[in-house]
Amino acid sequence: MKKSEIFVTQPSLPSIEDLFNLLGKTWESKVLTNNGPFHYELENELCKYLEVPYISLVSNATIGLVLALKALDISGEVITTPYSFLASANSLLWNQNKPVFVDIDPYSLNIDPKKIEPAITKKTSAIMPVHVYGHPCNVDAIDAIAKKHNLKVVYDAAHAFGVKCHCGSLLTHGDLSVLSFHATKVFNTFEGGAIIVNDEDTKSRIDHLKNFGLNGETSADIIGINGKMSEFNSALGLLQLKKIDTYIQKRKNIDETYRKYIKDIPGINCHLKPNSIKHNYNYFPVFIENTYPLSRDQLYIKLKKGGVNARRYFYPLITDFSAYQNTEKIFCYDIPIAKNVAEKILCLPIYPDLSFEKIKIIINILRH
Ligand code: T4K
Repeated sequence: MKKSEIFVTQPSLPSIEDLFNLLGKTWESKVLTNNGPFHYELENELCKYLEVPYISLVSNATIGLVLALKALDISGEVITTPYSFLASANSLLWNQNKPVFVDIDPYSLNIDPKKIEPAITKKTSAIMPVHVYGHPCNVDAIDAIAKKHNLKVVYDAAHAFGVKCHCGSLLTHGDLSVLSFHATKVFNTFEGGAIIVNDEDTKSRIDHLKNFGLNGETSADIIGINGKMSEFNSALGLLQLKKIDTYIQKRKNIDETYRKYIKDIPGINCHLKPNSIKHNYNYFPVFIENTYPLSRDQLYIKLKKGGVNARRYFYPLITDFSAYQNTEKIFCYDIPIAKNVAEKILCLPIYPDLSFEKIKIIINILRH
């Protein structure tokens, strides 16, 4: 990593002094994990900030997805999208579920609800949509399909921290939503995540599952796992939460700057202008069209040579990784739209401290 390089993202951090001060309490109490005071406080503060009823913090979103599926007793086939990070479908396979991939909507890049119903079989037990880049899925259509066919809905909301839709928090749709607090996300706790649930019983079940299934010192009635968030990550989260609105506002300004300059570059189109009531600007995806003088991959290399590390999220599609080839454990319908998008997508750098000078460097490379 050269210092002058520009990365697709750079984590925002609170001041180290504030963190030291807060961690002083942990050094005194020696409570490092297992539902300590910061863990409890962060769950409460996040419920208020996100306007959701219940939260269970977890060590990362991937474990969060695995736990969520377990908590809902999902078995058999789960309809999902190939246009996501590996974690979405991997969590299904870790739970012995069969991912059934259907195509995406060309505008939102999220699972196309019209493709869900024809893929439902007797073995289908759930739908796992992903709010890609934080843009809301068509939650009303998905909720209606789930209700009609008695299916569970587990939203992979790794990108959707703080996003609001027409009816309030996007995270209260479906049975569960799973957030990521990874270093590359809008709200980071180094590593971490959270499961948003709408009822107390499901939260208790998740809390139980994420602590080995233990009930007290000498009994465990279910097979759990260790999915707990530590006091360090929770304390960091409390400090990050104080600054989150500033982080998001700075990202919004960068999003607007990019759109202003990119609209005059033939062959590059910006992805959807956020249409949610509150967006988080975690990513800045653009499409490199056939009319652009370079292919997407040629431009990716050109940017790299200029010190700019754009990323091709989500290329390859999950279904194109070798681990997903020649296996009976998955099923994939025709996915021409996802295939097409994966060939032309490029995520440009976006993070609160990305300066105007750096944006100009990026735009200049795109122009020439
Ligand atoms: N569902 C979806 C839809 C997801 O996108 C993800 C994760 C998950 C579920 C699972 O969430 P977690 O289990 O991670 O909570 C990254 C992230 O590791 C991953 O969290 C993320 N999605 C995925 C889209 O991207 P990489 O391999 O591309 O990250 P990496 O290490 O290349 O980092 C990108 C850039 O960020 C670096 O070039 C520099 C910068 N960076 C990164 C890290 C880790 C820093 O400046 N500091 C850092 O500490 O996967």
